[in-house]
Amino acid sequence: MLSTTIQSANTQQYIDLEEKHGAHNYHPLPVVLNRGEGVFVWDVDSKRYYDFLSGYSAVNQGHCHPKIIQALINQSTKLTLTSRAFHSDLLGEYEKTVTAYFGYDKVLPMNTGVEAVETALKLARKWGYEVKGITENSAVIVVCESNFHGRTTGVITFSSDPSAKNNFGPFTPGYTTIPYNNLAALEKSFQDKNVAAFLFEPIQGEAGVMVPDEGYLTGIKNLCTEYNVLMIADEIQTGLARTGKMLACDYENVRPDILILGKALSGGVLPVSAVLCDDEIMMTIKPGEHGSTYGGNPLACAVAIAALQVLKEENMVENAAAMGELLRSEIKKLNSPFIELVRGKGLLNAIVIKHSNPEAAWDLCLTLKENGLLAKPTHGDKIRFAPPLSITKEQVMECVGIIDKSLQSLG
Ligand code: IF1
Repeated sequence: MLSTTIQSANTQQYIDLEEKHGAHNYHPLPVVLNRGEGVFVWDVDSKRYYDFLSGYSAVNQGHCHPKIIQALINQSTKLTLTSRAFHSDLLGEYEKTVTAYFGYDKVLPMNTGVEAVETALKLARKWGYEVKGITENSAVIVVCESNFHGRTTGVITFSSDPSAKNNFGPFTPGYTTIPYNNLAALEKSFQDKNVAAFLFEPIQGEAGVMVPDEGYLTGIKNLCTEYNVLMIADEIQTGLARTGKMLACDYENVRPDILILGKALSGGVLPVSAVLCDDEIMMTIKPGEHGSTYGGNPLACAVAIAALQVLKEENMVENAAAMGELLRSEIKKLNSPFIELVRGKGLLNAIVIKHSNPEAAWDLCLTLKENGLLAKPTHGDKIRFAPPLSITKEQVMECVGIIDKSLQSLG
């Protein structure tokens, strides 16, 4: 049982500070990091690790990418925030860049992922009343079981994870929950004429990298078109080259009505999120009806432009696809009795641990840490393997060696 390991005094003193002065809303691995570069992070004892979590897919471009950091530094010496009470010389340029990049009429810039999800829900409702003609305050949005879309009280309303919503009520009406990866259930839910939209993840990250059947995305699009329901893709975790396509929806060449981005939109440098859609939806929000203090700030615009450029300049879509194939095939070759399955697309992967010890996934992560690789369990028996998209073949092979060595210790 490795549930506790002895930390260096240096590490422990940092952990003690957090324990004493910070909220206990996480249970981190006992490692204290103070440097990141590319696929690597270092702890306060100068030990190097492969980062196999990538800030939950916010650091797709690699830690402290020089081009993104340079954009941050340059803009930080000029102008960081104007608020939207005034224009800036970067917002229009960023909006032109990101809408052309993904092929939408307009973007509404926000900060965190959940803010972008809330924004998309408000747009969908507004469109439902003012374009589809749903009776006011009757709009319904369909969501999936085992979803993860963020932590505001509005969004946890439709979480199916008790730990995410227990004792945070009362919640918001207007949601119908259906099974993921089930088109029959989706069509059944669309019999309700008050349905304005369907919010989904193309791959459910937090649920343990649940990849839906081939054709699911196409089926969603067809049903949304047939029933005049907005298709809202939450690509906050799956987007921006993570799954081996620029968007996970690209696997079936499906264009969501509303596209939600976050995390790697800034390459892990500062919170930047975005909602993209066409004018029929976006123009339902009029001046003064939605916003945020930092949304679209010039610093975020400069960083996001650089983060988007890096993905293409460094062929991260292609690399994520190739390295993901390699990682999954090499892990399968290990034939470990402790790995029930490996699943994922691109470099969004998870292994499911099979072991009598319920703490096995946690213990394996502690051993992986000792062997120089950082990963974290999700929902007990699954471990997400999601390194930065700049990882090389040699580095993947070294990491498979670390995983193999660590599995031997499970016993
Ligand atoms: C935590 C999970 C991942 C997301 C999707 C919206 C958001 C997220 C698909 C909200 C955020 C983060 C949040 C963080 C851990 C992490 C997470 F484990 F919580 F579920 F990645 F899987 N849509 N996911 O994945 O974006 O407001 O956080 O910027 O809350 O513990 P955010």
